[in-house]
Amino acid sequence: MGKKSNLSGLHRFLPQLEEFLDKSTASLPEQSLAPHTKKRKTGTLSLVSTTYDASALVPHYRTADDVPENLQKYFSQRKRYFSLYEQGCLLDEEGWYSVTPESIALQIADRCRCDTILDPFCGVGGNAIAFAKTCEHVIALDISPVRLALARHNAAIYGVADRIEFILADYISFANAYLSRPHPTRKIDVVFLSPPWGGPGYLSPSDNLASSDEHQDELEAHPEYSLSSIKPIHGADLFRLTKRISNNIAYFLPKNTSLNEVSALIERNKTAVTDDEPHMIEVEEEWMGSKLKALTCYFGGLVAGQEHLF
Ligand code: MGP
Repeated sequence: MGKKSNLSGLHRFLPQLEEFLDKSTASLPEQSLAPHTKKRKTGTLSLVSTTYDASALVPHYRTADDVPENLQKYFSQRKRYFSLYEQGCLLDEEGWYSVTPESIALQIADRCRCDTILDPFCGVGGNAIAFAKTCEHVIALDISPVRLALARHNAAIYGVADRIEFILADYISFANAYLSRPHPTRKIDVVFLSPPWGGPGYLSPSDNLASSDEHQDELEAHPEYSLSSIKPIHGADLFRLTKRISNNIAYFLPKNTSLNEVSALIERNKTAVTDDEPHMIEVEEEWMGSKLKALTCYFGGLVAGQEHLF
């Protein structure tokens, strides 16, 4: 039986994090040093299959009879989340309600083609697996050792585990450590932000109103999700911290997110806007059939027409 005692402690990721932060550009493969114009990946990769088994951590449900009541509606969509679900993909409870459906993850990955992408809330790996098909390097972080293991397990099923650097880390600590390092550290071209929205009840008007002013009735009829409900910190603060790492951000948000709050993310800097400053946001609605699932908000060089900012 394996030793389990270290799994829950965040200290376990520190050597890994240190190792990541200490990687200078000199130690990176040649394509990482390619000039600006070659940075965005255009082809597909040949995939290498790896074995990695995390199946002792959570059940792999095969029939609806085995699935707890609160996960039934997600289980019925399992092949939308992972088309290879039957080959053994694993999700924990948070994974079931927050994984990005595969077709949406592929669409986002196509928009985020780059050399190095950071997925700091990787969960059970739906997006990281898709990014491994369009980016040279994927850095996948999660604060949960179980979810990180599930992400690696799922990536192995898709044959892309070797293309993803899995780091057990809390993003805020990671970002602060990354930003405190003097040049050169590994350059991150794009950050995909898909943080916890506050649980599966994010659509409920009571918790997530954009404001609690006198227009209560109107808000309850058309409740808006406020960035203040994002975990682990206010979604606007999360964006500001991330912008110090890269201007190229894809922010995956609830379908009912207040667009005023989204546009305010860059309006604060309006007076400082120059031709070199990002000043447009592109909001992509992520539909599956007739259902709107989420919004992806693109910033910086990820916005159509702002590619020169990349
Ligand atoms: P949903 O609306 O909770 O579920 O989530 P469902 O069953 O797909 O919607 P319904 O209209 O059929 O009832 C929709 C999608 O949002 C999920 O598939 C996830 O991709 C994403 N999502 C949901 N949650 C609660 C989170 C979250 O906390 N964080 C992130 N990053 N994505 C989430």
